Amino acid sequence: MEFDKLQIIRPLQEIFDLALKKIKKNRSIIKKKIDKLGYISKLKKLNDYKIKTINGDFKKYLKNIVESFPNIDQLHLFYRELIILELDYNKLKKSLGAVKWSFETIEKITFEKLMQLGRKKNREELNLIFKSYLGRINSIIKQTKKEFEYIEKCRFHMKKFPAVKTKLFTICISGFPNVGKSTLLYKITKSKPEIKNYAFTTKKINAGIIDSIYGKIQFVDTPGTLIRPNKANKIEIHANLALEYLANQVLFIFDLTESSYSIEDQFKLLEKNEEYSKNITAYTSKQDLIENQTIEDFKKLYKSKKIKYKLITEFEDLKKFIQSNLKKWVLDNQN
Ligand SMILES: Nc1nc2c(ncn2[C@@H]2O[C@H](COP(=O)(O)OP(=O)(O)OP(=O)(O)O)[C@@H](O)[C@H]2O)c(=O)[nH]1
Ligand SMILES: [Mg+2]
Repeated sequence: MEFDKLQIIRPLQEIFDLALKKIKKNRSIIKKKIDKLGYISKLKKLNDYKIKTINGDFKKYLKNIVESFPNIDQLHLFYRELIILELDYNKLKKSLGAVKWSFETIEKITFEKLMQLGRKKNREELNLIFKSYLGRINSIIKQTKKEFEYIEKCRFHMKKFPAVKTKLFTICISGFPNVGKSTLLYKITKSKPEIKNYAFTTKKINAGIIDSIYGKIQFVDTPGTLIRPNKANKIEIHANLALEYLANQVLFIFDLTESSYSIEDQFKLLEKNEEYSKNITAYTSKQDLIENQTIEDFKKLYKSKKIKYKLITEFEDLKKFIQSNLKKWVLDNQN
């Protein structure tokens, strides 16, 4: 879902003011067009034009919001959970309901007033219809002001939500900060995440896609996850949500250089990852920096812990592993 493409939600008052400005600007043109009509017919036509212009502008604007803003109940669980965590889900839902309500109500009032316009025969009555139309519109604007403001607040927040493809088979790359997750994402998918020699480089969830003859699969780089569920920061919460709701599989990265975290701590994090009940594959990064003996010792240690997950220690083997499973993953996801 591309939340950054959602249009800015402007206050209804702004749409109203613009419509009134347009009416004022076009007044003399319209008057010229109806110049030959009798006084009452002229008045009817003029009011008809004003009401239809206001309704037309609101309709275009509100329809666009109703159609382009996602139905939050139908969003993927990953995004729904993000909204629940970071915004007021029910308030947003109610506010979106208010947009629909204002759209329908303005349509209804417009229809009513146009019908009345056809029936009235004198100047006072005709002018009164337009006046009461403006009054009703004004009250809708006032009534829904807070709701429009809240949707815009949510849109502004949601545009920073991770742009992931929720329908693709997804492998989350997990592991401590600085272990080489983003580097691996780049190596596998050629996407361009930020890579730096310090922890917590990745401030948001990055995604990359492998496009094969069987279809696409997605890799998601989950920013450095620490084992501190009660103190998790926003990035870590996003990462945990991705592991819980997006991941079909997890690629867990061990950094044997132990530059930031000890091997034992990394085993503890692997255990934490098990809680998400996803199929895990372990992979050792930074092989160029590690002695062969270190890798061999690690393999023995891994085996001694009786871990049931596959361990891959070479990038070429990881590539083969991905290639040989692509078809299965894509097909599994379609079923
Ligand atoms: N020599 C070598 N350096 C690597 C390798 N993989 C990662 N690095 C380096 O390790 C550092 C961290 O890499 P990142 O890919 O940013 O690590 P990360 O796990 O995404 O880190 P966070 O985003 O902070 O969680 C960078 O300086 C990388 O260049 C590798 O295979 N070999
Ligand atoms: Mg990173």
